[in-house]
Order: sequence, then structure tokens, then C-alpha cells
Amino acid sequence: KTTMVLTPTIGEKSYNRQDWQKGYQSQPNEYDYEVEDIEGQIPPDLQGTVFKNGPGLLDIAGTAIAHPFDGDGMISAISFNHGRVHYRNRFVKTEGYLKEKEAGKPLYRGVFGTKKPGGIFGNAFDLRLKNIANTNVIYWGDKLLALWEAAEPHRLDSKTLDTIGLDYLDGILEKGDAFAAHPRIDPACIFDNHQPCLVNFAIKTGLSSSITLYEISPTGKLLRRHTHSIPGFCFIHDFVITPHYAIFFQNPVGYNPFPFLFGLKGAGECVINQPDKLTKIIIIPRDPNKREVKVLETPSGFVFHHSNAFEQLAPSYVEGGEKIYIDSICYQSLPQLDSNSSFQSVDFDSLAPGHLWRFTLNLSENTVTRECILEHCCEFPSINPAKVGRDYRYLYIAATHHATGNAPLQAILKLDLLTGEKQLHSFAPRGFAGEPIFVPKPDGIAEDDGWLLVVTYDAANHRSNVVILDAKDITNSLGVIHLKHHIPYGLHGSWARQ
Ligand code: 3ON
Ligand code: FE
Repeated sequence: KTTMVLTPTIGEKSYNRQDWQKGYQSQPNEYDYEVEDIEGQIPPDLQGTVFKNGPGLLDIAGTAIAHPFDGDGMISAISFNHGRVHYRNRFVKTEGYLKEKEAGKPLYRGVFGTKKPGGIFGNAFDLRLKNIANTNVIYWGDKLLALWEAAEPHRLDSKTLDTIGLDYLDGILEKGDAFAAHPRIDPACIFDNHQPCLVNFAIKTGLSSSITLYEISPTGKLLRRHTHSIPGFCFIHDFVITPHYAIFFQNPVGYNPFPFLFGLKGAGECVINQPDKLTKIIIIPRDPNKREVKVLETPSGFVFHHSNAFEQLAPSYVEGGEKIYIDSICYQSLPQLDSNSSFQSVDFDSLAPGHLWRFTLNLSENTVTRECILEHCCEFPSINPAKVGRDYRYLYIAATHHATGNAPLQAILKLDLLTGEKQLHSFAPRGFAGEPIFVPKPDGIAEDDGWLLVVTYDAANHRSNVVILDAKDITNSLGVIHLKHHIPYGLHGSWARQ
């Protein structure tokens, strides 16, 4: 059973391409203002800031970038204070951003195909990566950090969003280290007296790869760190945790470095799908005294994001054995973009949509089974943070307006994993949606006692809105905050009681 807000659609498509494309215009301006144009009621107990990251520029001094994942990171902070709302955005003043701004032309190659001027000769053998700090933003250990998975975090002032610089987490990282853009916060770590703990990873890849796992306390102190070598190439964007494990999907891909070396393709465009291979599920114990890594195999297609995982550890070999459940968004393969046409002209209908699957790992029998649990194009999952690594009932995710096919994300979907019931809140035909961020109600009891904060793009007015949905009944929008301008489609963000 699906309940939804009915909105008219244009013909059989729920969107038109010009509308969708406008959400990928650069936003070069930096704003700082109290929002006055608000519909509905801001819940008075919604107190704090939602930080969002994403590409703010889709061009470098007028030259279009090849892919939105190459866009310079821009942080938005939407602060709620006793029903008042403040908006501020700042570019992360990375070395690359500042140098290119000064030069007025692209000076770096992008991982996803953006080139410097000068053709092959201008690009070959320039193997530097431009740390664009565009993927996620977290507040942890009293620091606001903009993350990009191939390099160090950038620290920003949490109030002004001014860039402080590269941050080494007080010595946890060294120069040149990576720090992934998908930390998970264990709400009650069993190794730390049930204190919260941030778990993140770093990938070093090549012919052989390594995964380093970091566990960091709320004050920013290193609790545990261990590195594991992994045979073969890795493109791992996200992972999941349970109380005892950190789990990675090593997608079935290989790497051909030559087009990158010779200046023909970006580093990330040289990843090759190997559809005949299986995904390796790498299960790393978080317990410092148990270092045995287990690897199980399954077909999964390509996975960027996971929703959550949880474990059922049978007290010594009771019926069925130890199990881990993992919910992930699976694509048939890593989408390969046509380098001769712009990403704005992508043919949605020819790309296989991402669907949500549940993988069940039996650690006693070393088997994996899988089941599609949401056959609706979806991306950017979100859950109640108290349920990270725990058995959970509700999952919130951006989704297409229609239940089948591939299209831009225009809706938010709530899935009840217990009953299979779905709710859809669609912004179609002229609205587009990104990652929902779950904010627990201060005195909430039920898992869905909370709000979803969603940045949407409203093509009719070429501006963005911040929509507050009631997580209990997402068909109901409590408030719509109209910004004065648009925010280009973003990637990830987080909530802080700041
Ligand atoms: O060469 C190696 C392979 C590789 C791909 C090593 C490497 C570290 C240089 C590398 C780099 C990876 C990077 C920098 C990945 C960055 C990913 C990124 C910025 C975003 C990923 C987003 C994923 C999804 C699924 C977004 C979906 C968006 C929509 C549905 C549209 O709004
Ligand atoms: Fe991501």
C-alpha cells in the first residue's frame, strides 16, 4: 500500500528536462540572510543546523565541468532557532578553488573527466588530484569538516563557514591521507561504555588495495585504527557498521590506468565494470582483539550507498547461525558516461535505475542471500541516527516520482521494512529532491518521531526550498522554507545541535 501526495505530471514523464537541467546551474554567490519567505510552521523544538555539501560550481571560470562529482564543494548551513531560519553558504576555499579562481581557467584534471585546456598535451601525466571537498560535511570532535573521499578533510568555522584549511584530526591523519566521505556514527559503541563513536575509513588503491578503519571519540580522539590489505582494485564509496563489524562491498570492477596517464580520461573514468565477477563483501571485526577478516561473495551489481546494517549474533550456534543484514542501493553496473556529450543530456531511460536490496549474510555457513526490497528508483538513504547498526524499521530515501523506470529524483519515500508499507511525498512535476536528513524529535520515543529536512529545487521559481516533513507521515509537509536562490543538486549533509 502506498500513500502519496498527488501532483499533476507532464504527459507520462513526471518532469521536463529543461527544468531538471536548471538545477545544475552554478551558484557562484555566497549568501548570508535570515529567511523570511516561510510557508507553514517551523516546529519550535527544531533547534540546530543542517549542513549540506555538494558541487556549487558546475563550471570553472566559464568552462563547463564534465561531471557534477567534479564540482567544487559548497557548504550550506540552514540554522533553526526558535522558529527563525537563517541561511548561509560558502565555498570550501580549497587550494584548487582559490588557484583556479585567480587563474580564471581550469588548472586541474577532475576525477570524473573534467580536463585542463590544451588537449592531451595539456593533461597527460598530470596525476595530481584536486581535493574538491564536495561530498559530505559533518560536525564531530568540535570541528566542522568537509569531506571528499580521495584526500584529507577541510575544516571550516562552524558559524561563519570560513575555511580554516586541511585538517589532520589532531595527528590522526598524515599528509596525503584519504578520509572517506561516509562516516557512520555508532550511537552506543560496545567497546567504549556505550558512548557514541564515529567510524570512518580510507581506501588506498592500485593493483592491490588497503582499507584503514578509524574509530574516533566525540572529542576527536583516536580510539582504534587498523589497516587491512585487500587484493585487487577497490572503488568503495560507502560502508556500513554493526556493533561488532565494519562491512565493505568491493564492487566487481577493475582499473585501466592508461587513459588517465595519457590525459584522455579522468582517474574515476578508468574504472571498468567486470560484470562476470562477484561483489566481495569484506567483513572486518571492530573488536581490537579480533582481527580475522572474512570475505563472502554475492552478485550485487555496483553499490555506492548503503542504508544500514544490523546483526543477529546467535549465542553459540543456535539455529540458523550468526547473521548480518545489509540494505544497499544496487545498480546493474557503475554508470559510464559518454565523454562526447554533456552530463545534462544523459538519457535516463537508457540507464538502469538503482533499487534497494537486502543482503543476508550467514557467518556460520558463509553464505549470502539477497532480495530486492524496493523496486523503485531511489538514492540517498537516511535513517534515525539511533538505529545506525541496529535493527530498524523505517528507511527514508529520495526517489523518482513514478514507481518504475529511471528519472531524476523528485520525491521522498518512506519504507516500513516491517510491513512493506510505503509513503511517497512527490515534488513533481517541477520540483526535485535530494537526500532527506532525519532529525530526531528532542523528546521522541518511536523510531519515526522526527523530521525530515529536504533541500529541493523548484524549477518554476529557479530557487531551492528546505522542506520539513513529519517523519511519521511524510505526506504531510510542516513547513516550506523558500530560499532566495537555488542550490545546485547536492550530495550529503548532516544535522548538528549547533
Ligand atoms: O582512481 C581510483 C578510483 C576512484 C574513482 C581512486 C580514486 C580515489 C581517485 C577514485 C576517486 C573517487 C572519488 C573522488 C569519488 C567521488 C564521488 C562523489 C563526489 C560522489 C558520489 C556520488 C554517488 C551517487 C550515487 C550520487 C547520486 C546522485 C544523484 C542520483 C543525482 O542527484
Ligand atoms: Fe555518497
